[in-house]
Amino acid sequence: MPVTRTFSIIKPDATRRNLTGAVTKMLEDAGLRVIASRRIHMTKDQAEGFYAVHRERPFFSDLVAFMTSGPVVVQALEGEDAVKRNRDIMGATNPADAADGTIRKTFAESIEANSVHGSDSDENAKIEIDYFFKPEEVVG
Ligand code: IDP
Ligand code: MG
Repeated sequence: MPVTRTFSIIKPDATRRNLTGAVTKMLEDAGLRVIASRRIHMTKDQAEGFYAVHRERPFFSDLVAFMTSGPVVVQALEGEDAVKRNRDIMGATNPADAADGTIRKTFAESIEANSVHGSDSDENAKIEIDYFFKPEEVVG
């Protein structure tokens, strides 16, 4: 499997409960390496731009409000088949559907406050990493 990159966000429900380390440990134990990390409080503009693909979805404005409700940790991750590896350890969007041992099954509060974001393709991973990090901030 080639080593690739993906983009992760530890969401406000997780930072509020002091789970940054616990979530990151699950990512690392799954074979992912944190190659960039920053704690930020997203602006409304940043969150709307990041989730622009979901603009027409009924939950869009709630999602933007949630993602700007507290600090998040944005991360670039590297590992073999990183996008799929991260999606596997994250678990299903709705924690009620997530498999045992996944981050969302372990920590998520709801389908919205589901603790983590992960890119869904290599193409989007690059777009999302570039949205939050300058090239020199990503150190593999
Ligand atoms: P994903 O995060 O598993 O890739 P997406 O469908 O890309 O799921 O949705 C982005 C985010 O929007 C989810 O992680 C979750 O926070 C929120 N979301 C998705 N579906 C719903 C919903 O039906 N109600 C409320 N929030 C939702
Ligand atoms: Mg998604």
